[in-house]
Amino acid sequence: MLSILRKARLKDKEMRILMLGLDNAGKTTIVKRIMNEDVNSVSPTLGFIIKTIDYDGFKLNIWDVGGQKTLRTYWKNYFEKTDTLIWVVDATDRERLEDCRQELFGLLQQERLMGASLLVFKNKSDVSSSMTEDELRKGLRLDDIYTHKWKIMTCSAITGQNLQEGLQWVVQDAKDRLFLY
Ligand SMILES: Nc1nc2c(ncn2[C@@H]2O[C@H](COP(=O)(O)OP(=O)(O)O)[C@@H](O)[C@H]2O)c(=O)[nH]1
Ligand SMILES: [Mg+2]
Repeated sequence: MLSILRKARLKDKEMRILMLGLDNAGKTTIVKRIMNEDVNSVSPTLGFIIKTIDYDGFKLNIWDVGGQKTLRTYWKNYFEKTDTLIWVVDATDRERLEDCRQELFGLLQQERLMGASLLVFKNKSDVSSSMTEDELRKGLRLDDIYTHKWKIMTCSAITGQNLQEGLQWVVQDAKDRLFLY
């Protein structure tokens, strides 16, 4: 049933994208950068923000949900009908890498996220001491993920590096799925 609804919306070229990650990962800054808004005035997200972006003929509804520990139990309220999960990681935060991995793997076990693809944004890559893609892939054990189609991308919300490319991957993935139906 869910997958039928998903197909219908994809045919309408409308997608629901859930942007999650630990607090301070840079989710809100990424959304602001994509929307060409001022990225210097970002404050912690307490609830959620929905932004709609038109990209390559698709209407992308991006849900930016707060990531503080106390808010994580509410994430499940946003799972329904998600086409793509964008998991944003602060590549400078080696200390919380295991916490980050556990939260991600917990999400991937959720039944209501089963049909969603996963884009891992390795954010803050403008910082020279940040983790490499290889380091993050291993730290998050991405190669152990077989339940979801996934992709890791190096990005920076500050310089804008790879943000458009990330959206391009999301849209291309939707197109591939449409083609399969
Ligand atoms: N250097 C650097 N700082 C970033 C980047 N993205 C976000 N930040 C900073 O990280 C902090 C948290 O960003 P925010 O978007 O509020 O994170 P959120 O909690 O995931 O929404 C802010 O001080 C941002 O300016 C990035 O790509 N590079
Ligand atoms: Mg935020």
